[in-house]
Amino acid sequence: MVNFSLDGRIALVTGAAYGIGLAIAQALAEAGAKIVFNCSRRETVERGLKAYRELGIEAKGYVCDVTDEEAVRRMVDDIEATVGTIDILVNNAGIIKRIPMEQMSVEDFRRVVDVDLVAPYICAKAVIPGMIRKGHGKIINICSMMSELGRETVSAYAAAKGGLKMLTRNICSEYGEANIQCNGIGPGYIATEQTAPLRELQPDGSRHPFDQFIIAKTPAGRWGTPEDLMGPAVFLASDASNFVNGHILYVDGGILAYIGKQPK
Ligand code: NAP
Ligand code: GCO
Repeated sequence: MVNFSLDGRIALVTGAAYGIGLAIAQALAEAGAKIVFNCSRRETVERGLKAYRELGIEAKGYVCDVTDEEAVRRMVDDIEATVGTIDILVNNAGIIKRIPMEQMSVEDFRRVVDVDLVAPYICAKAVIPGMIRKGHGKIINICSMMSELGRETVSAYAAAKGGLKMLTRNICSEYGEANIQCNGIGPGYIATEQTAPLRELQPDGSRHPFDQFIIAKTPAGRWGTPEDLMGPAVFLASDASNFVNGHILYVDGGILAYIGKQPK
């Protein structure tokens, strides 16, 4: 029988206080997993703990910046000692800086690459030894449309998310033999705080031009919601996907399949 159950599994979802991370963690919890999450700031962790309480989910939250290898190692050691060895890692924490490339500082570019690409490597590196000891593991990297496409102002983000796609394939290549599956989820344009500036109403009350552009670009004719990512995450975290490895599952309402609306 197909097995989507996560009973007894321990999941670390980074940056899961709200938005996509919270929805994914909620889905994993509903499928039976124990949830641990982290954010870099205390106030965000508190916000997450409140959200989990309201959902009736018992979650453990850590203040931990995923770019800090020592801090990540300490967090993973503490999870192993107090909760158990991690079965599922979701590399969700991410940032974006929308700045034209010629105006962007190298420091800003490096910070985006650090959070969106180097940190998933740091977190995967920290959990893989435990997964090897356990004989199984699932790593899910939250990629992006920008793992495939470019656009103005997001050079660092696209470079990082494109790199994350290849890190996904490389973890699969290196650890498939250890029964670790590493896949990516590539969300389309999802209505969260990260994309709120792209959906702000104009002073005359009309929709933001980018908002209209995305709706026209998406065969589904709408922005995605964090809930749209729940089923794909449970699939990739469960035994139902044990022979799926190194794959990026785009959850984009069809954007990548579509040439775009023809002009009238
Ligand atoms: P978001 O606003 O990007 O939330 C990010 C979360 O990550 C927050 O909880 C934040 O908490 C945490 N975080 C940021 N930097 C961190 C760090 N250095 N260490 C630890 N935690 C950190 O929310 P989102 O839109 O739900 O995005 C989640 C992921 O999906 C990101 O990787 C994003 O790139 C990706 N994504 C989003 C979309 C979209 O349309 N929204 C589409 C495709 C992919 P702190 O600020 O406290 O650290
Ligand atoms: C942007 C957006 C995107 C999305 C997402 C698309 O400015 O183009 O923020 O990059 O958040 O990652 O999949």
